[in-house]
Amino acid sequence: EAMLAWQRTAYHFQPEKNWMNDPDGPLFHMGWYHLFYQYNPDSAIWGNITWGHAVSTDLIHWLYLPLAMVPDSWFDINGVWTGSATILPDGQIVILYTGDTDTVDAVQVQNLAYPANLSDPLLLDWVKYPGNPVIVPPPGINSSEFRDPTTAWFGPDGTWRITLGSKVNTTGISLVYQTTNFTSYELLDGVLHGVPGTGMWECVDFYPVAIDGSTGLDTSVNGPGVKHVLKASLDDNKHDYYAVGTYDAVNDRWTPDNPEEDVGIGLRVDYGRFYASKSFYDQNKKRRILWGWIAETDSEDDDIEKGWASVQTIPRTIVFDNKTGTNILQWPVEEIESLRLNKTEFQGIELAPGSIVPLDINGTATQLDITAEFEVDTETILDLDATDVSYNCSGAAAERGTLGPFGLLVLANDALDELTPIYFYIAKATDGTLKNFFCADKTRSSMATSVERRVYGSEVPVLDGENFSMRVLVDHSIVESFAQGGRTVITSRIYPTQAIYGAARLFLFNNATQVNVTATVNVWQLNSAFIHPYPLDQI
Ligand code: DQQ
Repeated sequence: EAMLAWQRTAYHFQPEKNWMNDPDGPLFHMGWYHLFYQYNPDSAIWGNITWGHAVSTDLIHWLYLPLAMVPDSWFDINGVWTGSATILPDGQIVILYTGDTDTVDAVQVQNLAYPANLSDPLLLDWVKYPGNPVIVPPPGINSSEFRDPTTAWFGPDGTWRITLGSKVNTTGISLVYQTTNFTSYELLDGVLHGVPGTGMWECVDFYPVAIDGSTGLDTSVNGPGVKHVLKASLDDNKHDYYAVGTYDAVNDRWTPDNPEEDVGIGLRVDYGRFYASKSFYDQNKKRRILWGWIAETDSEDDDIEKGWASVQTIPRTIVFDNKTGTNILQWPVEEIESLRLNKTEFQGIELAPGSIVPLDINGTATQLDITAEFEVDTETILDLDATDVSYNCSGAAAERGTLGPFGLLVLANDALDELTPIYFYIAKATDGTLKNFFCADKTRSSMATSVERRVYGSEVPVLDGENFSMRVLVDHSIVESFAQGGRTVITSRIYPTQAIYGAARLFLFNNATQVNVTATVNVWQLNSAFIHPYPLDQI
């Protein structure tokens, strides 16, 4: 089926055409945020990978720039793959990226690149270090499972470190290299961390977080009051997993706070369609920002027909959640609020069991920023016998439980035969404890046939005295959903065919059988963030 123009987003970053995957080397320089990305300039499917390049002053309005790097050297002739930027104390910028050397052996090496002219705010020209590669696969490592160097951090011994992902048998690992000059590197003994059974670790990310949750930290910060997050993108299941732990900077070992929730077997950065994420420290606003790649969930034929594939998430601010002490909080960067147009408020909407309430926002419901709070009568819950103990976002939103689901229906048509429920579900155990789930159901998001239909989601901590709360960004075919201030996040890539343009609606629903819910909702329509080529005559 033809996937037409309405599938494009209005304020998410995506190239004008063709294929995009991982975000690469995000950085802030001379007033501009730079985003690079894995890009195929020739086709809407993966291949011939270059670094696309775009700049923005506010992380929302982007200007496309010429390609930053293309596969033109023996050390990256089969693809300029993923990498990261480091800003050195003297302002120098270095990029380390993976080069795929050839199609047959597919040996992966790590290469150095830097701006030809650091005083160019647009960083248009990039120099590949003539001595590349700077790192080749070490003995014992499969040469085609060795990639995606991180941003470097400065160690207590006065030298730099980077880490990158690999595997040994089925254990996913993160190797650490030491350098003083970014041209020569020494592999350190052992690994930063490894987890049996998790397979190849792609796009490792490693960064400090402030334990008091107050602010983002530059990558080299360590000491009391700091924990470290380790993230890996699991090639085996295409999800991004992270854990919070402690980094021993003398021995270059990282230990998870909770070994049962280790990298790859515990928390996911996002429970929806989200992969190969990468964070950077924004020295401009002193925050850590995360990007993630939203891949398509339609068929390759559809992508070829529509001429493009993939979108990036709205960049997210990351802090440590000092209330739970177990997870990070992700939240859309504040600049997204500059797109807010008219606001409609709905106070104290009573949702009896089995009800659906339309939210009339005086306009189209395809570009929205929604905040919703749900008050649930806990007395009722506590009086009930144990119920839905095994619920885990497995059932669709049409399946009724005692204490859920309740939430929003976004990108719904009037007939309610195309819709995407974003919802909470309370499961109560025999011992009286409550488990709260946050889910997104895309089993009815599209009438198209060749698209993924499934329910995403996971548990979300809801602390004493907190209401259930969600923030949802709707953008035509992307829904980014944040529960409890960003403790659990779900990105949905959907393909509405009816709930498009003026026909898209927004509803509240409560499909629980036993519990009354009161909802308070704010809805803003969001302006488009037109993304243009940078005016060529100014380059
Ligand atoms: N994508 C890149 C690799 C990385 C993978 C190639 C993750 O460097 O491991 O396009 O999506």
